Amino acid sequence: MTSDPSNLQIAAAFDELADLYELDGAIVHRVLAYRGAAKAAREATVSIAALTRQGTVTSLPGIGKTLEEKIVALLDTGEIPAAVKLRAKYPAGLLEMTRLPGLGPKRARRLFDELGIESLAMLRAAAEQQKLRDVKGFGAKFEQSVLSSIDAGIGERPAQRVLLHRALTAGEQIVAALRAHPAAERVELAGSARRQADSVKDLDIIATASDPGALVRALADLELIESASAPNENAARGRTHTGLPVDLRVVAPENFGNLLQHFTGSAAHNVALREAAVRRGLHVSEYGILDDATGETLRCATEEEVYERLGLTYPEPELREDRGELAPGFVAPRLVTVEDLRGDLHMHTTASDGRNTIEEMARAALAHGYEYIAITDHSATHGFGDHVTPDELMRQIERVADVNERLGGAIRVLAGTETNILPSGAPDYDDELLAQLDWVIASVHTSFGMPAEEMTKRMVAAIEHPWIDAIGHPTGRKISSRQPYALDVDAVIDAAARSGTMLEINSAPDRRDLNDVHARAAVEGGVTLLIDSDAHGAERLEHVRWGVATARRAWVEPAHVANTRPWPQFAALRKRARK
Ligand code: DGT
Ligand code: CA
Ligand code: CA
Ligand code: ZN
Repeated sequence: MTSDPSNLQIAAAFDELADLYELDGAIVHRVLAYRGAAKAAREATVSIAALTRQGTVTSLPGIGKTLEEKIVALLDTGEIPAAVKLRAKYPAGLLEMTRLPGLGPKRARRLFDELGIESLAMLRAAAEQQKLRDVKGFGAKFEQSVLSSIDAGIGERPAQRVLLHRALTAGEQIVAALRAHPAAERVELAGSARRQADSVKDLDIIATASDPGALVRALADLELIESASAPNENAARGRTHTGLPVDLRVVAPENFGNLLQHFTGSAAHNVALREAAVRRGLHVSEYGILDDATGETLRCATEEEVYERLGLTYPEPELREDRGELAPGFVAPRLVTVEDLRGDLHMHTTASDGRNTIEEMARAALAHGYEYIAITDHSATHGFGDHVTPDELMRQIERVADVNERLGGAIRVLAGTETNILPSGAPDYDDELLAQLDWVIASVHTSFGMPAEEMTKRMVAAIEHPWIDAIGHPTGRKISSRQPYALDVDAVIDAAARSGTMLEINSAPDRRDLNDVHARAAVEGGVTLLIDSDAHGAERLEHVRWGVATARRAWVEPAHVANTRPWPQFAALRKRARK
């Protein structure tokens, strides 16, 4: 073999094997074992091939002895024998078919067995001739969706964007490692990662160095980097073991501000910046600011200088989306920080699907320096897994009281709930029970698919409920996997402002819901926001970082956020304090 397979190639091999076993009707545990191994390979930050050669690959979660043998075979021969055997049994086109939405291996196998379909081309022909509807479990609608999926080129998978928290975990370690290199002077992350965007296509790093070539070559040697190449003395392009591309540019110190500004973007911000500059007779590029009148190019060592020279107020990177940060009269907001938060009002314990007890969560929150927290386990109709019955919720109130006593007032723990909003808009506990709690957050966890008008009515009814203090993850989006509910967000904002109901920015890194645009509209509409971790384990309290990032992108200041307030002021914002 020429070189070792990358983690993504190993993951793809396991995914293929899982697909093949599923086509073959293998027991579900075997299929899941290979899917788990593919996931472990995709998420590993160090080289799986290197770990395998060291004999330590079984230390990774989901990789045992059997899987180790398969990886060794892959390294030694370029193939996993089981996959070779199964591939001979099933045509390659059948695997491509399994990637279409609505057609997993089981259903693809049925089309193969009953109609002999073994490729995307045959599938398309059968859909056009309306033959698929003859097979049990397939209908006219499926024929339609098959044709549109094939037309959209699904089957060849598009490049994936990575959630910010994953990109920054890698990005911050790479930056730290480069800074530690003797040739490094300044090293900064730019691009969407610096702007704290929802997701990231690639990492952009700008540096200055005493020996640029040495720093550029150092990228390839980092443990996090799978491979890198340096097209010249000043730039390198590599990728991490998780497949995230990394661009490193080493620039002259007197130009550092221009390049950092340029590569921080966003593209929309840069376009607007250039237009604003042209009106002043200046031309901005990554190399400097050209003055039409004198023909001189001004080079800026800092970003602040770039904005100052253009007569603009410096906008924090999170604001650089061309959403008013370059407008005349822009005043830089004092953006909220993680340190401004005094409490966290949404977290789960072992009473529902959390991993820690009330006391463990409280002690972890105390270590965070919080003054108050709310325990908000899932309610009776929560769709998946564990939940809290009304009786159990009464016991939960007592347990919270016990913990408050044991902690002697060091932190205030509120007895709360994350009640499910039923399709009618009512919470799924009685008002009498809700009245006995200190805090009620309400969220939609079921019946996502309602039409916008009904979903909006449902949400507004919840917002107007006399015991509901806040709405959790108000639009239900998951950044890389789920669209928001069909919802009139403006109507939700109006109702929340009118009734004094808080709207949450949920900080789970795949949610960040409300998003930046909606959170800003909420503040402008007079809504008080809440930034919560929604932690399902003590170590996840840290997730507020991602909610704060979204808040900053929404121009949010501490005064706009309920849980930046000291307890007496926060307490007074709850509906129960106004009765
Ligand atoms: P992404 O897609 O998550 O990587 O987002 P960015 O913003 O990091 O985009 P990227 O990596 O393609 O480019 C980094 C920055 O370089 C971008 O934010 C602004 C600047 N840039 C890239 N292409 C253009 C362009 O066509 N025009 C201008 N004015 N700036 C650009
Ligand atoms: Ca980028
Ligand atoms: Ca880039
Ligand atoms: Zn929750």
